[in-house]
Amino acid sequence: MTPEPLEGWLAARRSEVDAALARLLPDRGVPERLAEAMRYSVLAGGKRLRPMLVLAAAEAVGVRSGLDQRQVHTVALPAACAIELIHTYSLVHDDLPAMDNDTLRRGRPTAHVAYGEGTAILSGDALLAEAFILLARDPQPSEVRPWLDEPELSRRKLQAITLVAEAAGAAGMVGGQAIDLAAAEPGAAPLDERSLGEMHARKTGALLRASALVGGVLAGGTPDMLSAIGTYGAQLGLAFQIVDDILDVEGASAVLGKTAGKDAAAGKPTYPALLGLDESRRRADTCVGEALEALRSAALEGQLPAIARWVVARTH
Ligand code: GRG
Repeated sequence: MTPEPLEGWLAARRSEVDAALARLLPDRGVPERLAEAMRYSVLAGGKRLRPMLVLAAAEAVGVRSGLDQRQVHTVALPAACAIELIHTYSLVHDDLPAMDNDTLRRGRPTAHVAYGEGTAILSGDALLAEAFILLARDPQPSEVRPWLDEPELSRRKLQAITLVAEAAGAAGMVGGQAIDLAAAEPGAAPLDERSLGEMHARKTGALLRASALVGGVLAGGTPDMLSAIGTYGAQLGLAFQIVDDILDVEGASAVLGKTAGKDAAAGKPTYPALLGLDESRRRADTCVGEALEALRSAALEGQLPAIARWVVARTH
């Protein structure tokens, strides 16, 4: 079956995710300024790429495992939101003076500019913890009865929690950030293409890959489907990063909603600096080709192919 056009699908899923995020972010029982800072960063918008990957993978697998659209969203929407909370925490911390020292994010002053460093750090910490509350708690067994039994729901949730924790943790995103920080130390050896790829695979690739995988796991994907989704996610992650580097060279801050040209100005290694713009574009296209091939091999359809194409065609 031909999937609906990506634009309409994205718009509908984004408003679902935005509404769920607004509903799920804690307000009662949380100090007011902390709750406000958490909402400020999460509800500032953003592409919501990671939640879109969770939902698209869950839909693609759900078609195969006999779930209807409502059932797919019941199992996958909380995880889609949880991963967006983790992504937002990483942006808040990355923007801090001790890291990237940035002042513009998602078209607004960064969290530490708006709320001060202490509250920004705490809001990131709280978003990370909140994400795991969501992953462990929702959906509850009563929401998925009778079409998914409680032991199977618990098994899938535990697998999802493990995947997200590994992707976000010391061997994943935090480890990638540590490699990035070390490479920026005075006198550090410049990263070559292989180490740059490894740094990005951890820093941004791991959470993108985990997003797609978690959607597949929660919707009941088989090992073959999950293996294909893992390859898709890893290739999409690399393509995303190459395009991010290209946009940092070519983009305008107003369109990107963050400071453009920063990596090049800081002398950071980027794909365009190492390979040139044309070869960087070719590499991004090759990654997308491999991502699509992985999906074909497992007969997974829906919006995943269109999302991969969108990642390389995007302008912000
Ligand atoms: C601080 C532990 C810790 C990790 C930070 C992801 C990350 C690691 C830093 C982000 C730095 C950065 C700007 C990397 C480039 C790629 C990237 C992740 C861009 C931001 O993601 P988008 O484009 O943002 O999906 P939106 O705002 O659309 O959600």
